[in-house]
Amino acid sequence: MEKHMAVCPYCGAGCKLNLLVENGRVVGAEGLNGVTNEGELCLKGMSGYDFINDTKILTPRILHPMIRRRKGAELERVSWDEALDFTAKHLMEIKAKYGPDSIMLTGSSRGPGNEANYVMQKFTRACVGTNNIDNCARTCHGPSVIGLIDAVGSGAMSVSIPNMENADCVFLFGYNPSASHPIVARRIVKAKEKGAKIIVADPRLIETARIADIYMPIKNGCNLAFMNAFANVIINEGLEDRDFIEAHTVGYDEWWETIKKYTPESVQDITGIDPETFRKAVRMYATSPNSIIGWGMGVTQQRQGVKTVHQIAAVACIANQIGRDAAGLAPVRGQNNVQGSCDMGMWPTLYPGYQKVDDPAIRAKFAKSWGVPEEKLSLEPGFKLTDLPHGVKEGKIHAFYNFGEDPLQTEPDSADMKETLQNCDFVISQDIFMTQTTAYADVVFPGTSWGEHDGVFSASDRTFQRFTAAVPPKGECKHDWQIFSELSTRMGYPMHYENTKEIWDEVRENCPSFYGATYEKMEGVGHAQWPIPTLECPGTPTLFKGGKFNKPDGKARLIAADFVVPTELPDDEYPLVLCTVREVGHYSCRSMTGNCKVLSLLADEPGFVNINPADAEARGIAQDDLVFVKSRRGKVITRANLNERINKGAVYMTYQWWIGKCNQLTMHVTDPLSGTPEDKHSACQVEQIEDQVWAERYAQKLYTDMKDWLAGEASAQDVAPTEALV
Ligand SMILES: Nc1nc2c(c(=O)[nH]1)N[C@H]1C(S)=C(S)[C@@H](COP(=O)(O)OP(=O)(O)OC[C@H]3O[C@@H](n4cnc5c(=O)[nH]c(N)nc54)[C@H](O)[C@@H]3O)O[C@H]1N2
Ligand SMILES: Nc1nc2c(c(=O)[nH]1)N[C@H]1C(S)=C(S)[C@@H](COP(=O)(O)OP(=O)(O)OC[C@H]3O[C@@H](n4cnc5c(=O)[nH]c(N)nc54)[C@H](O)[C@@H]3O)O[C@H]1N2
Ligand code: SF4
Ligand SMILES: [Mo]
Repeated sequence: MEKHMAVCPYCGAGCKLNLLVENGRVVGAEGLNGVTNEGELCLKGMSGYDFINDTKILTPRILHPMIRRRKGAELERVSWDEALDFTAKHLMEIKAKYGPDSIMLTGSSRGPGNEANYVMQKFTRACVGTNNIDNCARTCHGPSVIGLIDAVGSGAMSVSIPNMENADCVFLFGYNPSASHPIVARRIVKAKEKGAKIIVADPRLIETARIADIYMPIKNGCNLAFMNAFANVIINEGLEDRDFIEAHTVGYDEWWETIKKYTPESVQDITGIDPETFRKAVRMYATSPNSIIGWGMGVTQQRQGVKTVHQIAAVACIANQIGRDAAGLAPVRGQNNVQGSCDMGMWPTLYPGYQKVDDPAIRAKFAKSWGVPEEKLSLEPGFKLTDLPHGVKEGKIHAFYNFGEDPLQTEPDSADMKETLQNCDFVISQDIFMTQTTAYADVVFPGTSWGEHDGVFSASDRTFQRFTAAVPPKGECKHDWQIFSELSTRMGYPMHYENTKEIWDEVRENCPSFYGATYEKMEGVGHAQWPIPTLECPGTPTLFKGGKFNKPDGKARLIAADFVVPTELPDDEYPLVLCTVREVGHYSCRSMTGNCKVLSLLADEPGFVNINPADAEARGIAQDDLVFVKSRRGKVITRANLNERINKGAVYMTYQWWIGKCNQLTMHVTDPLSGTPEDKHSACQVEQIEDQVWAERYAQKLYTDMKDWLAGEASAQDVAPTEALV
């Protein structure tokens, strides 16, 4: 049996593992002693590898390039030459007619790795000539990146995953690690075992709430009022560090003008938390020697995501709970390489290494490195991923290049997204599976899978780690970076790389804070944590040591804003809050976990709506009944899971399910400061279905139809191109 070193392709915990290979098939995985996982794996790391083998449990892998000769025509398998020529011609025509900014691209935060993303953004900027490049961080921790850059100058975790177990107090605010990052959750359990205090504020009684010293069952959508009051108590009880505020922050007086209004009493109706418990929690956080705040989608997928992040950073600064190994900020990034997509400049305002696109000196540097005239590189910020629907409607976007994402499953308001894909003149999808988005594409490019290529991923805590190929590419799949290079060459900007190391070395040369992260350092279970500016630098586990923030004057900004209520509030017609979250066994659009034998056994369509038993009973709904959930955007069938841990008045769906698809129900309304959808809060109703026999058949039929549709689209690849076309 062969063993090949890799990094898990699911969440951002960055667990290192070996892929076990027999007769060219991946047959197992075993934990390696990586810096974040120390030999452990969760069930996805353990059992989430066999999708590589094209199990066809959910959908087939795509193994050959395909095109539609006209919008709406059948997909047709063609040679790579023809597919690339066809795509280059269409993109160049669109660019000539509508300008480079009419083409939008999105990078992949999953299997491809940093090198492929770097090459894609280089293609976007140097070849197409636009900054219209984004990635799923937009729907995710975008508000953390933006809010933290505003407040402390760096958008990443300030602490490291291994150090989380050394904190004296861990405060989880809208973050559910036991489902989302099980190996991070283990660190929190270990912290507890070592004596740390745990505080949880979440509307649901999440797993970590069970070991919490203080659990606050907050009301959905209250975050900014909650965080403002948290800051208020720190000051009013004299728990702040005046010297730190004086020496290392600016803006206190103006900040306090807003914060002084927010006593726990004044916001009790909004937060639902009694002032005494609230104050106890604040004291616990502020007076522990080293406290970490961990937050997730409960904070960011909200109307006031960025403003809440500003306030989290302010709380850490005024209490001087920042800049030490076990004290700081932990926005634990979701996808295995979403930190990497941001590192690689898959962001409409940033080049790789967080260098601003509107800075002429930075532009000059990249123009020189890439061998293009400076004017070719745009100084204008590009579109965000969530600008796609209105960009297409308003005739601003004419082509969409989708790389390793599935917006039709994962972006809000699927009906609107479907129209967007149908109305966009030219859609390219480069994936490893026939997903719903890929099924609407005019060009399908088959990339190699994780397990079939090499590269570097960035874990949530800024840790670069290498992963390697275990098996050869299947069918005609090409490495993602090769596809971009070949397309770019055909479009008049030649690119050629021999291997990922060559690309990575170019990244290092162009990004001062990554320069020391050589492939050699990342050999085996080695790693490199940025900032790592020199070859000698061992990496930087902790940011802001000594209160030095990444601002020109080295000081953090205290920024405050008033609370506003979520956009769509429950009413008589839609009386329940719809909150959309994740579950441990399945991952995002499910193309990968749904094709793994063990994981696919865990649960199946049409998924679940988790509801408090009292709310279910009031609607005549019993455990496991099929029900309809409806909102102003749509109506879906799913199964009721009655669950005491769910707060009354709210229901929770996970966004993995294709039939019980919550994004049919969510709305395309975003935080104006980040463009992040308000996935955590909209209004819905849950309806009992009288005829359960009919409902079971109906749900099964929808699922079979969906799988048949995708398999049908993929089956075009089984017909070899005719001689004339080769
Ligand atoms: N198994 C699995 N793991 C995953 C993923 C997956 O799909 N499957 N996805 C990955 C990705 S992309 C990401 S970004 C991470 C996300 O990981 P998390 O941030 O943990 O994501 P969620 O479970 O969506 O939301 C976190 C919590 O926010 C709470 N919440 C809801 N509304 C509010 C509110 O108003 N205020 C507060 N304070 N909390 C609220 C929810 O109850 C939930 O417990 O997980 C990653 N890990
Ligand atoms: N309602 C609701 N919606 C949500 C969320 C929510 O909480 N609620 N969470 C949001 C969040 S936080 C996120 S991050 C997004 C995630 O949204 P997406 O990024 O759209 O979801 P993924 O399933 O990660 O998509 C990865 C795609 O990449 C493909 N892929 C994997 N490896 C490779 C490779 O090596 N090469 C190529 N070419 N393709 C590959 C997979 O097959 C899959 O189709 O979803 C968002 N959507
Ligand atoms: S915790 Fe995340 S990275 Fe680690 S094995 Fe589980 S899914 Fe993979
Ligand atoms: Mo995410």
